[in-house]
Amino acid sequence: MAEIDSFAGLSPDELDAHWMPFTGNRQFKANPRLFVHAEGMHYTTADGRQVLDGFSGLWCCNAGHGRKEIADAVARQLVELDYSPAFQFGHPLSFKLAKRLADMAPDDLNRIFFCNSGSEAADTALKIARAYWRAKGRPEKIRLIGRAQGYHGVNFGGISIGGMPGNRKHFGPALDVDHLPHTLLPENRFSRGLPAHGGEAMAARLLDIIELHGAENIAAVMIEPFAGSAGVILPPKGYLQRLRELCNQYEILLIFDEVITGFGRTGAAFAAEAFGVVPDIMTTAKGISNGAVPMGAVFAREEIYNTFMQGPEHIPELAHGYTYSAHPVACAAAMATLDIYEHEKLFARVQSLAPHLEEALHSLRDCPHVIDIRNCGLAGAIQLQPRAGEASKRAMEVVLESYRRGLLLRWTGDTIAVAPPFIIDTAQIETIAKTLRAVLQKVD
Ligand code: PXG
Ligand code: PLP
Repeated sequence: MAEIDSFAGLSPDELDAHWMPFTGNRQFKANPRLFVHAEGMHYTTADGRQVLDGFSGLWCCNAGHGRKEIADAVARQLVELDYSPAFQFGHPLSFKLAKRLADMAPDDLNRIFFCNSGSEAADTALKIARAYWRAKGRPEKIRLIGRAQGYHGVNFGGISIGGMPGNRKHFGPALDVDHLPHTLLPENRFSRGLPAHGGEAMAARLLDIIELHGAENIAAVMIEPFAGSAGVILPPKGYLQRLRELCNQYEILLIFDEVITGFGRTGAAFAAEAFGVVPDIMTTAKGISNGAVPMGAVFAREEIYNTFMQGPEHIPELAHGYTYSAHPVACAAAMATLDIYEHEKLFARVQSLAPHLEEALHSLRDCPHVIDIRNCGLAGAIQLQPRAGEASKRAMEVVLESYRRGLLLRWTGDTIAVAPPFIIDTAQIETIAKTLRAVLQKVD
């Protein structure tokens, strides 16, 4: 049998060349965590271990790994039409995919702009919002409102509207954005599903911002229906409804970033549907193509699209787009992904598994250091008391020890996040809880 090589044959030189994203490069390269294979619910590490995927890669492999249907569709597409110019020319698959997405989306979120990631989707949505008001003859409506603890990717628009200071502070002046407060309230600790308290009051904080700037200067409010990256911060009941009412009343566009919540995570196709509140623009990525090929998509209401359709017909109505917008291979991967979601009824499966994940996570309430547990659909978070003077280290150690024991999770600050692929079974949900219990009892 071949000797196990935990460096997967990589030389120190090769490890150095790749500047890894959002990673402690020196810590990683001293002790790399390398995956060499993935299938179903499991990764295989370079040292030959099976690791249960409790995080869908990074919230993206909703249908599990190694899906042959997607691989076949991608392979066929590469041979048939590898690339087609994104501007001024087209290919049939992008139109078919857009129609299919429009049919899945609530209300008239029927006009789809393609990009390649959640970050691009966020910046695209913000640009559409500003250009929309300008096209309507209201060019002063440019101010953008985000929310504390929000994550909208890493481009300049996204870090501006995002509410994670650590992602912005190194990079100099950002866009001038105001932020709503986040909705993580002490009275809602250990809520199961959507918390009961504070919804209306937290949404009404938008009125303070409106008073400051005047609604006539505000283009859009952008939030995640639930904040994923910050550790599954859920909207209290009534919160999104009240925000929607205020945005209607003051003529402010409401943008939902559904990069994480989209494509089934809540048990519906989109959180907009699960929570019963429809935005004017919706951004998606990740699960749209099961993580197999990068893709993002921005959904806009018909009225927004129609507002742009003026002026000379040969002039692009929106001066925006990416070389790889609606890339044929990404479209093929997305079509095959949507087929899997549909044929395997995976969103309904999320609904039926969600109570099991809820039980499993909340069973950890008595474990050391646990100060809050949150869950929604197939997403959950366990928040730990930070170690004095060492923010986020305890959660990091829990995740690294879980990985050693064959379970992939994610830490963000002192919160451990769980978001398994929808093909997980109840026994594997139990495994997540058992592993976490053992690890929480071990880590000091
Ligand atoms: N919006 C939201 C709501 C996201 O969660 C992005 C935009 C950016 O997408 P891209 O594809 O540009 O990364 C995201 C990404 C985590 C984690 O640990 C979350 C994300 C990415 C990586 C890790 O929760 N979210
Ligand atoms: N930089 C240069 C020099 C380019 O020519 C282009 C696109 O043509 C870009 C950046 C943008 O690349 P993309 O369209 O892949 O976002």
